[in-house]
Amino acid sequence: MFKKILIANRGEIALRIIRTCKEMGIKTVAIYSTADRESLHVRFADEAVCIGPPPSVDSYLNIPKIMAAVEITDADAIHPGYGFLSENAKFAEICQQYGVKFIGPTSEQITKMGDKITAKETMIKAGVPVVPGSEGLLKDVKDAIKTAAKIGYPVIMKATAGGGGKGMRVVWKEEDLEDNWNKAKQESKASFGNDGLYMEKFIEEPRHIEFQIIGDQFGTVIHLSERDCSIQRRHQKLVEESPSPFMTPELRERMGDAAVKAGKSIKYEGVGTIEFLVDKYRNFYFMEMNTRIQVEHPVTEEVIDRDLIKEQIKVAAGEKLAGHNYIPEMHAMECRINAEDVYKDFRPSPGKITSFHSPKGHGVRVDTHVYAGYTVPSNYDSMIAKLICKAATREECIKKMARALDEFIIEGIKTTVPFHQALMKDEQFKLGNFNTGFLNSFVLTESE
Ligand code: MV4
Repeated sequence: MFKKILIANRGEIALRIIRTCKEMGIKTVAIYSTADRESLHVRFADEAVCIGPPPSVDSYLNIPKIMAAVEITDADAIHPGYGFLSENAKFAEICQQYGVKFIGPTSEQITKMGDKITAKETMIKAGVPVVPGSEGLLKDVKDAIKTAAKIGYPVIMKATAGGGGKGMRVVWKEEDLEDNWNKAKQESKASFGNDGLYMEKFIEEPRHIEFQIIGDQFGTVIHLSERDCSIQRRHQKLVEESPSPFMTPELRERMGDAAVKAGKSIKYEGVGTIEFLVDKYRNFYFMEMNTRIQVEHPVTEEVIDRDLIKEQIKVAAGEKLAGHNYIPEMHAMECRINAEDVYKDFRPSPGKITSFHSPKGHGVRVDTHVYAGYTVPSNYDSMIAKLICKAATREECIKKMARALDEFIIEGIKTTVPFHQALMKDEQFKLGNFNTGFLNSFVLTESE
C-alpha cells in the first residue's frame, strides 16, 4: 500500500480524499495556490506545499510545480481528483516516468477515451450500442450532407476532441447544414485546437444515465450501478441520483453488461464512468467515458455502502477486486450547491461566507471545504458543497432533501439552494418525469 499520497486538487474533493487516506493510515500532502491558503484541505493534510499564484495554469494545472512538490515530500502516489489534471494523459505518463503512481487509469486508456471517435470505435468493437452516425471523421461539408441524408434528420455534429457539450451542433434540415458545419469547425478549432467533426443521429429528449465501473490490474471489471444525471443546465449537472427513476431490473442488466463490456475491452484500471443516452423507448447508446472519479460519486457510495476513493486507492495499489456487480439498496440524491445567483442566470457569486450552517440528521451528508469566514475565490469553479441525502425510497429521499435544504444557512454569497428547494417541490420532478431538456422549461420565480 502507498505510504504518502499527494493530492493534486483543491476544494471538497481534496478534503474527501484526505479523509479516506487518514482512515487507511496513508500520509497526505496537500498542494495549494495562494488563493487557497485558508482552505481546509491545507489544514487537514499532514503536509502542505504552496505551488503558486491563483490562476490554475500557474498552480493546479502546472505539472513541473506539482512534480517538484512530489520530489520534496517524497510522495509515492498522486491522486488527481476530478477536473484539473485528472484526465491528462501526459500527466499520467509523467507520473509513471517519475515512478510515482497516478491513481487512475493508464495514459493510453485516458488517450483512447479522450478522443471521442476512437472511443466510439472501441465500443463498437466491444459490442456496446452506440448512436448511429458517421464512420469516423467527416471529410468535408459534402461528406456531411451525404452522411446526414443517410442517417436522417435531425443530426448532431460533435467535435472528436470535445465532450461535455462543447462544440456540438444540432441540425434539423439540410439547408442549415453548411452554416452549422462552418460554425462547428471554428468552435472546435478555437476550443480544442482540433477541428475534427463526426456526426450522429440526434436523440430527442434523452436521459443521461451513467454507470460507475471499477477495474483492477488483473482484468476484472464490475459495475456499481447507475446514476441519473438528467437534471443539467448548459451541460452543468445540478442533481444526480441513484437508482434512476427510469431504471428497470431488465434495463439495468442490459446497460450494466454493456458498461462492464466497455471497461473489459480496454482492460480498464481504476474507477470510471460509462455515460449513456437513453431514449423514451429505453434504447441506450454509449456517449462518452469519464476516466476519473466524478463529482457525483457519493450518490453511488450511499446506495451501495462502499467508499469509492478507498476502492480506487486499493486497485491502484494492486489489490484484487471481488468479482460481482452491485445494485442499489437505497435511494440517494445529490444537490450541487454552487456559489451562483440562480435569479441572475446562475452567474457566479464569489466572496466571503459570513455565516454557514450545514444540515444534519439521519441520512444527510454534506461534502464541503467551506465554513463561516471562508472566502470563495473567483478563480475556480463555483461548487462549494454537495448535499447528499439517502432514504429507503425516492419519495422519502426527496422529502429529506427538501428538509435538509431548508436547514442550509449560507450567508454573504448567493447559492443554488433556492433552485433545489423549488425543484424538490416540482410535481414532474417528484414523479420522475424528466430528461436532459427538463431545465429548459423550468421557471424559477423569486418569492418574498
Ligand atoms: C447527444 C444528444 C442527442 N443525440 N447525442 C451533450 C453532452 C455530450 N456529452 C453529449 N451530449 C448530447 N449528445 C446525440 N446523438 C444530446 C446531448 C445532450 C445532453 C446529453 C446529456 C446530458 C445533457 C444534455 C443536454 C443537451 C444535449
